[in-house]
Amino acid sequence: MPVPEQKHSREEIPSPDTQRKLRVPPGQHLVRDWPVLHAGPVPKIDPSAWTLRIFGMVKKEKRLSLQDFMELPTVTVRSDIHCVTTWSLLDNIWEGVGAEAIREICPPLPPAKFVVVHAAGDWTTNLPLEDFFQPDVLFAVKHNGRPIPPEHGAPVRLVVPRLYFWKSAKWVTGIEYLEKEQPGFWESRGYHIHGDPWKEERYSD
Ligand SMILES: Nc1nc2c(c(=O)[nH]1)N[C@H]1C(S)=C(S)[C@@H](COP(=O)(O)O)O[C@H]1N2
Ligand SMILES: [Mo]
Repeated sequence: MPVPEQKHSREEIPSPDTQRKLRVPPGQHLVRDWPVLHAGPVPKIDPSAWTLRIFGMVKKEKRLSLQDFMELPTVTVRSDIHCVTTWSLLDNIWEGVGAEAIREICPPLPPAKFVVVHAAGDWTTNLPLEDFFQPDVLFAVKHNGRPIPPEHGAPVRLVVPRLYFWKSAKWVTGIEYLEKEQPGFWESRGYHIHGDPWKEERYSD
């Protein structure tokens, strides 16, 4: 089944980092090419079998097919990537579905304060809802006008521009709302629980 075409909003949301006078956070250096980094192999994902499960602290669990997902309202975001391994890649244009649009269709119940984003192969990452529900956070399907390639997270990857790039889960499969913070894959292997690049929240001590 071919991936259905999406209609993208033309208005570009600039992530706050892109409007700073000094764009490069402490301890980072600029790169021009986009590195590929992940644990394990690139998963084989059949777009017609892909689903996004929204679960945990919700009234009723929801499961979206790629078709359902592609029918949600879309956003275009400009962001800088800051990887904890010290490379930064400026001015990326992402198109996809905003976290705020996901909230509209299946909101977390009030006690929920955190989210765990699940990816193929049991990979996870965690973040507070206040970081997740920002206008520049999106589930992206395109990067710089082209479909996101498999090694960068196709069909759908998360982009959290204000945190280190390990929070930007590739090959997303689920969104789980929780009352208590639950460390994800890297967060339980020594990475910082939060990951703000401007505070150099790289590793937990
Ligand atoms: N599913 C999944 N997402 C992931 C990872 C991973 O191992 N699995 N690695 C993270 C890390 S550590 C980084 S730096 C970025 C790299 O994304 P890129 O390969 O598109 O540059 O993906 C993040 N998202
Ligand atoms: Mo990383």
